[in-house]
Amino acid sequence: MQQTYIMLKPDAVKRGLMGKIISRIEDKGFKIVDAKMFTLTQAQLEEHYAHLKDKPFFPEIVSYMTSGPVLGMIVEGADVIAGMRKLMGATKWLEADAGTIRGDFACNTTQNLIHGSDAEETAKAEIKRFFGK
Ligand code: IDP
Ligand code: MG
Repeated sequence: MQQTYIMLKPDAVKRGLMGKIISRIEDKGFKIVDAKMFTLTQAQLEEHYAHLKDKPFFPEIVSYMTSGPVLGMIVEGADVIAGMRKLMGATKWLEADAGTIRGDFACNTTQNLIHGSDAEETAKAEIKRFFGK
């Protein structure tokens, strides 16, 4: 069974949206097999978002992502990587369809509530990075 790394970002925790978002994941039929709350370190963040390090908005991402705890989860299911990306919606909130998590709950491109791995190799690397397995 395929696994992906999902992270409810600090805005999801602060806004009290964890329950609603988790319900959508479970209602879809995906299984949460591990979960923990923690605050990202600068080093973890720089590794996790290495592909964005040179972007002008990187400092904004760093201060946002380290502003409070996140909920990291390993989510399992058939085609769960692509399936979760579909449930999440597009990165930019204006492009995220209604009915998706970002489409329904976000109106800011940086503070877009949720992270989900984008491919099998990144899922494996992120699960290892945050859960050590
Ligand atoms: P993803 O989260 O949909 O995989 P990525 O391109 O991997 O999108 O970007 C990681 C995160 O960086 C986004 O979820 C968002 O929080 C932030 N981000 C991406 N692009 C922009 C942008 O153009 N402006 C501000 N923040 C951005
Ligand atoms: Mg990404």
